[in-house]
Amino acid sequence: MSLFKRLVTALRSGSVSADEWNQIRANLITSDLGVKLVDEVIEKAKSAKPDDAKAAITQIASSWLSSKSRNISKKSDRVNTVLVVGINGTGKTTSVAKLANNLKDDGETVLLAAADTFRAAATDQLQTWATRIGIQVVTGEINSDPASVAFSAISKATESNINYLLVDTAGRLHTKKNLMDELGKVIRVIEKHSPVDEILLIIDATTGQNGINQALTFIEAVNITGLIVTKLDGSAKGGIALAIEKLTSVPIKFIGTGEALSDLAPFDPAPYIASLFE
Ligand SMILES: Nc1nc2c(ncn2[C@@H]2O[C@H](COP(=O)(O)OP(=O)(O)O)[C@@H](O)[C@H]2O)c(=O)[nH]1
Ligand SMILES: [Mg+2]
Repeated sequence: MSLFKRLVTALRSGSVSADEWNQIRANLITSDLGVKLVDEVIEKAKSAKPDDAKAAITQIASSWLSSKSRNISKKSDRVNTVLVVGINGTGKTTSVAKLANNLKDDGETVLLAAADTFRAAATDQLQTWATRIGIQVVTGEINSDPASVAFSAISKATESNINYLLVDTAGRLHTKKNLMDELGKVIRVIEKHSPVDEILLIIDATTGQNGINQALTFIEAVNITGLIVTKLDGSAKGGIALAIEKLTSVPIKFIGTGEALSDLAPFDPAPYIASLFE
């Protein structure tokens, strides 16, 4: 039974037992919104009339959304540079490929930069995607400076009048200082040529509450302009992304729903919020 149905049934019965509220709460906890937001939802539900419960819950969750734009940069007179950041395994490289594929389908020219030079497999993985999509990728030697890959890539992108440069970055579990140093250098080098327009942070829906700490670390280090929530095709509901958006006002821009190139879509709040309470 969906949570909404369960709630309406409980509220219609006139008196909802503490046990039933606990079960509803436990059910809500699996959305990964976090305990604090779940309790706000419960408070709202407790005071709602049965027929208004769904609307009341949807309304409170919607009020947590950021009012910032969810579109990505689209400058027509220069390269739009997009950095993709996040910890290892969240889906950075896959999301870069998916985004590139979507942009190409929209008629944009796209160049990739494999700035995760710490793992040979990362460059190979991006190269394989690029070949499949039919676009080029700038790579560097294993363990070479990621900033030098970024430098070559932005040079090439500006010379060739490319519309989008997408930069895949390394995701080692950094200390805050290393993160600053490494990403900061990549950004500075690019910005000698052309502005960095977007820094998209990947949040893995299966990460749970730890996603908050990840987000805060990256947001402190660099100017994150949007979130991509990956792995929403699994059992995780990904409420963590809404919790991050509420806390930081960084908007969710895309969702990933699988491993294929076509599995990336612009974030649509209404079905996402509905799915949190299913
Ligand atoms: N099911 C699912 N798997 C994904 C999604 N995005 C990425 N992955 C998988 O997650 C794993 C790690 O992805 P990868 O892009 O290499 O992560 P990175 O280390 O951050 O670059 C790979 O097996 C991807 O196929 C998604 O939206 N759904
Ligand atoms: Mg990667």
